[in-house]
Amino acid sequence: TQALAASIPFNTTKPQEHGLQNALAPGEGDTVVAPSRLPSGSTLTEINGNDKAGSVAVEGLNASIDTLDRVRVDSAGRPLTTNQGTLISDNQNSLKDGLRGPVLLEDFVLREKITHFDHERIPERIVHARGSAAHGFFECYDALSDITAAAPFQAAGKVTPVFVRFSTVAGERGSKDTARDVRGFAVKFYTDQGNWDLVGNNMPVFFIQDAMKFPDLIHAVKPEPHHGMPQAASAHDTFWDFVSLMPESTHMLMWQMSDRAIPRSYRTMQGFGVHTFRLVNAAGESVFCKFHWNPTAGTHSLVWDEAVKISGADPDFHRRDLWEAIEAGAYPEWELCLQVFTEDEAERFSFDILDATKIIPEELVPLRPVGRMVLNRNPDNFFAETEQVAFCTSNVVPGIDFSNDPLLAGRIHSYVDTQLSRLGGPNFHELPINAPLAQVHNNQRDGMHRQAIPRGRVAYEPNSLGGGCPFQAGAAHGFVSVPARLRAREEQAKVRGKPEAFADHYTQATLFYDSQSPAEQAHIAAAFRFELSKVTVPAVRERVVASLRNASESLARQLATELGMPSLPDALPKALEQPAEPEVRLSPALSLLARPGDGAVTARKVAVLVAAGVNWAPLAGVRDRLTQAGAVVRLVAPFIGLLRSAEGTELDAEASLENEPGFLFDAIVLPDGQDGVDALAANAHTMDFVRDTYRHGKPLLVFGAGTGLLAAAGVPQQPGQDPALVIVQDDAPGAVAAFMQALGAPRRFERETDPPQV
Ligand code: HDD
Repeated sequence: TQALAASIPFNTTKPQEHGLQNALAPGEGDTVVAPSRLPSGSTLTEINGNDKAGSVAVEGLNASIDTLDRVRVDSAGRPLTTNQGTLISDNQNSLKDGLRGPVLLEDFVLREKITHFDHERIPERIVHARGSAAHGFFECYDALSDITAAAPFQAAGKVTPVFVRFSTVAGERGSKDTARDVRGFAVKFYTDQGNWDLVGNNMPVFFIQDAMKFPDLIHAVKPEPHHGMPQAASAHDTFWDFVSLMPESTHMLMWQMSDRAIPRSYRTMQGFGVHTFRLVNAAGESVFCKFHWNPTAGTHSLVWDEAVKISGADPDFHRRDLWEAIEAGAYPEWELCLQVFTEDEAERFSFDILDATKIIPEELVPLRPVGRMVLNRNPDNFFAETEQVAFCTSNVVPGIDFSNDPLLAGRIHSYVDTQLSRLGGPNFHELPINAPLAQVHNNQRDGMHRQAIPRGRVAYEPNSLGGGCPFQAGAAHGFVSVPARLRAREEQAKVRGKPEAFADHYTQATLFYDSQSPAEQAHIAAAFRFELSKVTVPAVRERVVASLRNASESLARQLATELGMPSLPDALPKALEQPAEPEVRLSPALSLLARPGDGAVTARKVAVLVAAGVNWAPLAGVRDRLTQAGAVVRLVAPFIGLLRSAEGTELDAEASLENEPGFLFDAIVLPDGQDGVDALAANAHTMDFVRDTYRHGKPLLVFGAGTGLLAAAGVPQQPGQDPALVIVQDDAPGAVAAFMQALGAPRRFERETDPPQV
């Protein structure tokens, strides 16, 4: 048995941990050095060691996440053991006193299994509970050492491993992906100078200006405490009651009611650091900075009707999309851009850069692209990685520093604090997904679940008995906070208050709304109408409209009418009657349409509708071209399984009209062949399929008799007027190209009417 146990260790990396490949324990009297966590120098072979490599970065500039590799367990070919490594002979029957006798207390195999199971759950995140994550890398374009000493930006082509978690905010862990909500966009950089967490959102502003109000905001948006409803939704009384009394949230409300709150996928949304941060160079000189992540695939969103339907048919819509794209080698990619500005410039802006409810328009401070981030590996285990990852805004490295933003100050406290209870103690930084690549040496000791085994008798500093180690790194190497600027004497008193410019609650709400395309404005109005029509207290609805009058009179009027208000409520008194003149009154960059992406159809999902008797030849051509371009094509029929085309080809339908409805796809292809079309037309699911695709502004490619399905679904056919409705009578050249162009482009919002006609 001993020989067997020696050849089959429970944790396959155990021998390496002891420094020996083929033994379970060090030899008598041996002292074995633990494996180094230092960068191994073999970065790219490890990060991109597979043929899905997405990087062209120079080899050898950083390490992979070997902290994870050390603890991977692969049970292929291994027998079952207890947690103590004892082989289990029978995992099906408890130990009994005779076949029909009582179960014995001594059954440690049963008790260990059930005890562990009883404790499998941990508290979910208080906010951002539902999320999905992936591994990847950040690659720096050019050295930025003139403005920051931060490790990821020190050399052109330098690669830093990252782990990125996307999330919704309000819903519980098991809620749906397509709720109308802000999305979290949290990036952990495993730099060779320690971990840097950039914990952002997909919107560049926030609801409140001071962390003091965060618990109130979250209590208001979470399900109402008396009955626990609604789940993952802001469309209820308490949320709108709170924000209507909090005019500083108006700008964020515009973003939250916009299409940004219902992204098409995580791959197609922007990310923002939100706060103003500082960059600091080796000489200690500092500039201010805002962080932006721009997706290569462009910014694309769902429409509300679609988001609602998807949440029923596939609550994991975004999780699935991220997972499948990475598995297919269609790696999501973002460009990191900085807005860099000096303190003097900041003082001249019409708004306060410490106010998280304000953006810095790109027209005022342009974006500077500095690198790209590629997500190229799915986690091995959802719990160990995605659930246990702990982002902390306090995790910064030399070269990055905070501003005085009061919202950020509260966050610096909150994240570490919440992990202490969520992950059960002060050693959560040792969990493999959280452990830095840089070495950790300090005198922090003990606590629940300690992993490291610190050696020696010294756990204090200064010391002489340990040779003075670990020693202070000094200002030249260690983290040094930027000395706060001297403030005017009268400001130095302790005070609970905020600067005057914080009280301008409306100028940028107007800027955002006015900068949207007409379709986006219509969506914002419809979202306000939807949410407020779920509010049961008329006074709350009126207060929202009264506040919105200060941001957009036309929007407020429209809402008053569509919410059946007897008259337009008086505008809410403004906190600041004469705000400073804004530098920018229109910012085209704020429209989602400003970033349509590279037009590629990579990872877009196309449904080809088939039934017995369709003409397969033209469909086969379309499928091949789409697949070659990286799109995902699925044959959808009344039932899954085999069917015969008009030519007699055997087709295998992978999905049915019932189990993968039209709104789960980015486009559809309708077939020719009268028998097949008749079979599809006899099924009302087909009509829903066609109508939803059309109504949601997505491309349709229609062959010959397939036009009958359009007519039956009530879809208007106006040749030439709708580039995303491509009708092919006889194999017209260019039709497929036109369809693919529409597939890579933004939605056809021109089709929309309010209320919908189709
Ligand atoms: Fe927060 C989680 C983003 C304000 C307190 N926040 C959390 C996550 C993201 C953000 C992306 C999820 C991280 C993950 O995937 O694990 N939060 C933001 C942004 C904010 C913001 C962009 C404003 C600019 N947050 C904010 C404030 C506070 C918190 C003002 C408290 C004072 N946030 C938390 C938290 C969470 C959290 C309670 C819950 C779970 C966690 O931290 O790890 O500490």
